[in-house]
Amino acid sequence: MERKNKGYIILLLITLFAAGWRDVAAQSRPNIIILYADDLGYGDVGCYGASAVKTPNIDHLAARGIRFTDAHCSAATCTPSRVSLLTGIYAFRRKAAVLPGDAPLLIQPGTVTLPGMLQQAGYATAVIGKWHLGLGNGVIDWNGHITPGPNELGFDYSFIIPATTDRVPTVFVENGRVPNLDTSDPIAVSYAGKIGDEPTGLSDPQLLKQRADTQHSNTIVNGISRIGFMTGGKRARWVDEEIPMVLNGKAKDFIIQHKSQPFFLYYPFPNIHVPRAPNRKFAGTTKLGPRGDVIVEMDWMVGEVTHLLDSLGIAENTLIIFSSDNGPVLDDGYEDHAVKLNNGHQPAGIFRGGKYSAFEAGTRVSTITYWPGTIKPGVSAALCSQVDLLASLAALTGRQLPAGAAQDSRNELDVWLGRLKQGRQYLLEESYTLSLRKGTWKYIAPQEQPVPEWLKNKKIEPGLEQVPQLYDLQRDPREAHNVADQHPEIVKALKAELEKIKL
Ligand code: NG6
Ligand code: CA
Repeated sequence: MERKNKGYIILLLITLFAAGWRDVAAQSRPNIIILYADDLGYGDVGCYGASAVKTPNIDHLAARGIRFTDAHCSAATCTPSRVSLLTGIYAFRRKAAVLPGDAPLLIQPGTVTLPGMLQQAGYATAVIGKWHLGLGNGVIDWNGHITPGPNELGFDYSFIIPATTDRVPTVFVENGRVPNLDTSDPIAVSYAGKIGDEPTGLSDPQLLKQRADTQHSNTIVNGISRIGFMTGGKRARWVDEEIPMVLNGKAKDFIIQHKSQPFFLYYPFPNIHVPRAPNRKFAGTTKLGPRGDVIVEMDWMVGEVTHLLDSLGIAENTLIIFSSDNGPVLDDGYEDHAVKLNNGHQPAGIFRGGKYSAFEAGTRVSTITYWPGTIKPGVSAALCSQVDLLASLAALTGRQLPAGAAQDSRNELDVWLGRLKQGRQYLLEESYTLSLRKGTWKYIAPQEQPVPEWLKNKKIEPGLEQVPQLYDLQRDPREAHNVADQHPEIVKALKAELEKIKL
């Protein structure tokens, strides 16, 4: 063979090999997007039975992906669920509770995290949306570089709502800095007492778009009173009705910029947490009032992302996981008429309880995985928990976790991808107590933590008793009949199992 031809053949082989390698790499390193709703219940979207609110984009994911009927966030409130999702460690181990807006970062830099693990696997990583895991080391200077934060935990890019939209400061933080801040109007924040002379919900209720309970009646921003007091930063403050558009713009930019390399986008929506302030485009689109309208708005956000993936031709190389951080709540502090306008809508489906509750609806949430071409569409009744996503996605991307890291996270990849119908043997649900699912049984330990006073005044069933509770979910999925007295041996066994987990 002539030398020239030999050269061509070698070149051809190299090219073919490289192309093949790229395919294999693409298969094991798909883009990963977690679309994470806030306070969305099991029954709040069309594919889970809602008829009062139309969610075609979420339903599309379910129709072409897997719709889970027994998937759980780790806890019945936000911060605990999010800390478990990102670290693969149960929240009770670090006594995580709902954080105020000026709390320090809850996760120590250096901890193995979901974004950090994917970053090491070669992913470009971003969080765009609600954070609520604390920032900084103590006293935060909102006018300087706010660190540590998401960028120190493995996110290359962060554009966050620091806590919740009902808490100050009502400004975004982009890679540790408040964008658009006018240095001559510095931000000050206090959760200890009033600062400055800005109107509050109690002093000037006539300025409010929605009235609120006492806890949510501090500084008024954009006609909405918040938890906590703030002054300054006027130019940087968000307009609630525009937040979905701002976040979607950032999310789309990130996807477009990284379309040719593996990326991980953690996209925690502010919807459908209070204050519910839908954009004009969505206000009035349901008969449920603002709570229904912000579900429609969120469905639009989902559609914007999936349509972009389609138009970039990367949908088949992208795994989407859609879920929520805790169960539903109608009245969470603002007068947005969610209770009055509910009209038979079932936010929790057939389940009992909701946000804050030890009953099923606290953590059993709508959950979908979608990866066209790889995931075979279907419905899965497997018992599964978001705490397992870290280990499962490590397995997907071929990463070995260091010993002792993500101690509560298990590789359940085959379940998430619908290849296996059998999920976890047992599952922990966190609330103001701990509950354990095993087989058809659910054990709820006697109340472990005090319930805040304000929760007692709400129409929320915390599911707490001073005695053990036991339910047979096969016969009694609504947890109406406590059968602990009839099955002391099962109570004893589940209690012992729970004690082992707590070690
Ligand atoms: C509670 C707030 C509630 C909500 C919740 C956190 C009061 C009376 N209620 O303390 O409105 O912000 O915290 O929700 O303060 S979560 O989804 O972020 O966990
Ligand atoms: Ca929440």
